[in-house]
Amino acid sequence: MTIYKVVEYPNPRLRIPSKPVTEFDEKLRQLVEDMFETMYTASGIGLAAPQIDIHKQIIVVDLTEDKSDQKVVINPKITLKEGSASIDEGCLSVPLDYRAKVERAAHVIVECFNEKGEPYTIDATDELLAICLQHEIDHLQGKLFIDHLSTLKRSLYDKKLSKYERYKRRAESAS
Ligand code: K1U
Ligand code: ZN
Repeated sequence: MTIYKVVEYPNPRLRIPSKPVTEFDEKLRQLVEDMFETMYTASGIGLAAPQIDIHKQIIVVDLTEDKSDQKVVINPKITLKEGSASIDEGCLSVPLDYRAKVERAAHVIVECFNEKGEPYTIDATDELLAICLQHEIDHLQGKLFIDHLSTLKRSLYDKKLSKYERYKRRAESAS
């Protein structure tokens, strides 16, 4: 089993668009298993492959606390978006445990494949699931939740992060 390192903003590799999966083989199934373990280790409810520097259209999601509802979402297409909802989103790739509200659809229908290459549909009427799927599908397109923020909120976050990175570099060079 491999626990991957999560790539963090502002690493430009997070911006690379992901390619569709074409081979549904044992290697893919191992990767999916490792993605779940990486997500649980990081206390996330979702993880997209580009967050571990793999640029393929693979997402894992589990909103439960007991690891009982694992969703594997490969080559997803959103076929319906309706309503609106916003919660304080976080992201394993966005440092400083930063959270902010993003306006999303409250209900989505997603057509996708599982790790065996079987097509299936997720009818996400649960708002958290709908938001999580949109957040993860954004990752496949190289987009982060902070890209949805107002210019002011985004620049305040970027300044806070630059300040923290300067502080960290100084502390490292002093030790
Ligand atoms: O993509 C990721 O980085 C995972 C991200 C998914 C997500 C969380 C909240 C809203 C939208 C998408 C996380 O899991 S960050 C951890 C987190 O914020 C969280 C954890 C448990 C319950 C609720 C949120
Ligand atoms: Zn994220």
